[in-house]
Amino acid sequence: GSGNATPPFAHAKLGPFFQERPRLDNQYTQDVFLKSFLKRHLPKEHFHVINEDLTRFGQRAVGEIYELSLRMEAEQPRLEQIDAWGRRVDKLVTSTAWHRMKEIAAEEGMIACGYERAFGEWSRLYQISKFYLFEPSGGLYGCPLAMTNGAAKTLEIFRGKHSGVYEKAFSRLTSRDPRTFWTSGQWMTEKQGGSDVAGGTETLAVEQQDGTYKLYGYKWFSSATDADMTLTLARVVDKHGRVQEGTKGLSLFYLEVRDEHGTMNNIQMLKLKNKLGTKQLPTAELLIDGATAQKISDDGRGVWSMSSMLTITRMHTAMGAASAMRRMVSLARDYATRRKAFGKVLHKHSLHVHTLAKMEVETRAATIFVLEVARLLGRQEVATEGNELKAEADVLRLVVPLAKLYVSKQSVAVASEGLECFGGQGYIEDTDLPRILRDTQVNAIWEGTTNILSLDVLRAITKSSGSVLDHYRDDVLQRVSPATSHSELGVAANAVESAVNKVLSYAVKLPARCTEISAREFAYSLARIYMGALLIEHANHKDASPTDVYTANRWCEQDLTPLITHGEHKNFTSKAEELNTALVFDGYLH
Ligand code: UCC
Ligand code: FAD
Repeated sequence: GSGNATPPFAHAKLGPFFQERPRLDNQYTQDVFLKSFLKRHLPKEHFHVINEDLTRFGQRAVGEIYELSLRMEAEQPRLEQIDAWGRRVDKLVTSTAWHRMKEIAAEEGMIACGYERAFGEWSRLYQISKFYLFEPSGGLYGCPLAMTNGAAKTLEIFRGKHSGVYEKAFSRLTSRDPRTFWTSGQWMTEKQGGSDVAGGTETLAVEQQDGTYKLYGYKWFSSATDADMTLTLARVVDKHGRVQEGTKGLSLFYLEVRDEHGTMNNIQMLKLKNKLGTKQLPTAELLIDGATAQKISDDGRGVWSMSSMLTITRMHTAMGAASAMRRMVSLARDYATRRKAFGKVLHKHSLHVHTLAKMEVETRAATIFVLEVARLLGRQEVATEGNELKAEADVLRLVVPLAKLYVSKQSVAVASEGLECFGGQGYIEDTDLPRILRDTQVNAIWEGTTNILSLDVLRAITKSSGSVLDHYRDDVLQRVSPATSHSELGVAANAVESAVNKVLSYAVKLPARCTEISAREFAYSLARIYMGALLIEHANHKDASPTDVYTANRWCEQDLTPLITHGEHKNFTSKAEELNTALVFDGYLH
């Protein structure tokens, strides 16, 4: 029959309302803080050139580079161990976007600019500023680049000491030509210990007649397994077949991962790690089964030689963590202009803006810390004989682990708070927001955990025969003293002065047996004080803005010396050690 049949299938009605996504504009031009730091420090002629490059690059980072990183997240690396015909091939398959990232890194001179030193002592500051823009869009390609930067630094130090290696590899690591550019790995971690490298390294090195070595071992974490070369640690087997245990048995080796035909250098990729985040990044377990390598350190100086690499990669880790905070805040502030609740856009809710302001203060403190580390490093690298900047070298040795350990923790907290700024959307994977939290969580772990770096802070102090803390105090006071009589910064400057005296008198009075238990809070205090000093100095500059002053004050109103008081604090005593153990293992049965 006929009639007005209602169609059985109708379009689902989605309703007229759609949520707006947060937008990202040029991350350099929108970052007044980064720009003001550069303007303050760089000579005019350098600022002009660098400003232009970063303005261009800030756009490329949120455009082409960010798009590539989304593809890298969607097309995650996988390992094909055996081919269709049964041959062991260990083929690492990565996205074409991952390969493109390598080309872009070369074209942009991401590594090269740190070594060409076209901007003299400001070259590192330029490099790290550029990485700061790259990192949150770079889908973890910043990891191989960090290690490449560290390897270049190490080879530069060993220039002339070991024939061939520097000449061959350094020019590739610092190349601007995608066809010749190499990346490097950093293989330190083994199954028995990533913190305790000296206790955990089983890899053996057997000398060959031609002076090269064959390496045998199992590397438990190797990120960016597609690297062209790597620096790694192993124990040299002597002519009696013996090895030396501990740090004194470890030497540093250079090896190329593949030959010119792409065949692996007797290295097997056993598996790719299944990780919480950094999913774009191939991290593998490797079996080294007779790989040809060259020893580049003196015997037994492996850890010490690797520390120049650690300095660079730790600076990168801190920078990556700070840049993740910046990205989260950029997105959250944009979203606050789009999303409405209770009849007004979020940025009209004072409590929401208060929350964002706290995140901005944390981000600025982290950023200025990282930029200053890079500035100090750049100065060391051009220091000449007779003009060695020794006090600054001591300060740099101290602030690298401080920045790495403190900023990584800040970043996890800010990224987490940032997700909440988007409400439920912050928890939804295909907004690409949760990835920021997952990816930044690793910064607290790799390149040394928070505790290991807190102990490294103690190492920096004890190895320096006492001068490091004096130089640190002088540095802090020099930055804040001019502000103590400033009408708006005086309170903050005095707070930093008294905090630095408090923490140093604490360090002197603490019995040696208790330094370990307090190492983390001690490091946190040194970090917070230093960040306060940098923010005050920045806010006291003639071109400073009212927000610079406000940032410094907000930072310095917090407890700058958490848990540290004059003399022996009750939480850092032998009694506290016993109570901690009792508390942690309360009710625990083996
Ligand atoms: O995680 C890794 C890569 C991940 C991907 C990287 C991407 C990063 C960028 C991302 C951007 C988003 S690679 C694995 C990283 N592993 C670590 O960081 C290891 C953590 N553990 C430590 O740092 C430990 O403290 C050790 C391994 C250094 C401890 O070893 P030892 O052998 O017990 O330490 P010693 O005996 O105290 O140190 C041996 C020598 C000493 O010098 P001498 O012999 O002259 O007295 C130390 O002063 O090395 C010196 N030394 C240092 N020097 C040790 N650490 C340092 C240092 N940090 N700076 C200068
Ligand atoms: P452990 O040393 O077992 O530490 C466990 C816990 O014990 C930590 O909380 C630590 O702080 C604590 N602890 C240990 N010793 C002390 C102490 N003395 N005092 C107080 N607390 C202590 N490594 C590489 O070499 N190359 C790579 O490319 C690489 N890539 C990585 C990629 C990812 C995604 C991850 C997660 C790790 C990677 N690592 C890499 C390894 C990384 O550097 C180590 O995992 C890290 O250094 C910690 O070592 P571990 O895992 O052995 O932890």
